Amino acid sequence: MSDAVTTPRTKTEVKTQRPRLHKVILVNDDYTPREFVVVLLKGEFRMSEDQAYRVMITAHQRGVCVVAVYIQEVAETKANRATEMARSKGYPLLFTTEPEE
Ligand code: NFA
Repeated sequence: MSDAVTTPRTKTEVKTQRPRLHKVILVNDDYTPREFVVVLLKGEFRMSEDQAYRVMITAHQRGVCVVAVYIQEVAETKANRATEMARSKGYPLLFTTEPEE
């Protein structure tokens, strides 16, 4: 048999599906102490003092700041845990999530 007959004319491209990432967003408010926000960011999102301070002050000045990106379930769990921790101390601090473009 000749090559012309046995060589496939179409190729199947295998594409890996990567999960969409979701952003965790820190929302500013007028009541939660700055230092508490920093402590929470360090504890829940494993940030250094420096990183946590920069994220806190960015949200304070601009209204919101992206904290990190994770797969959807992790982003939602972390945002809810951090928000709950603030609630348990009586603060209105809010973390939200949204899909990355
Ligand atoms: N704006 C708060 C304050 O001045 C600090 C804060 C920063 C709260 C970021 C929430 C998010 N005490």
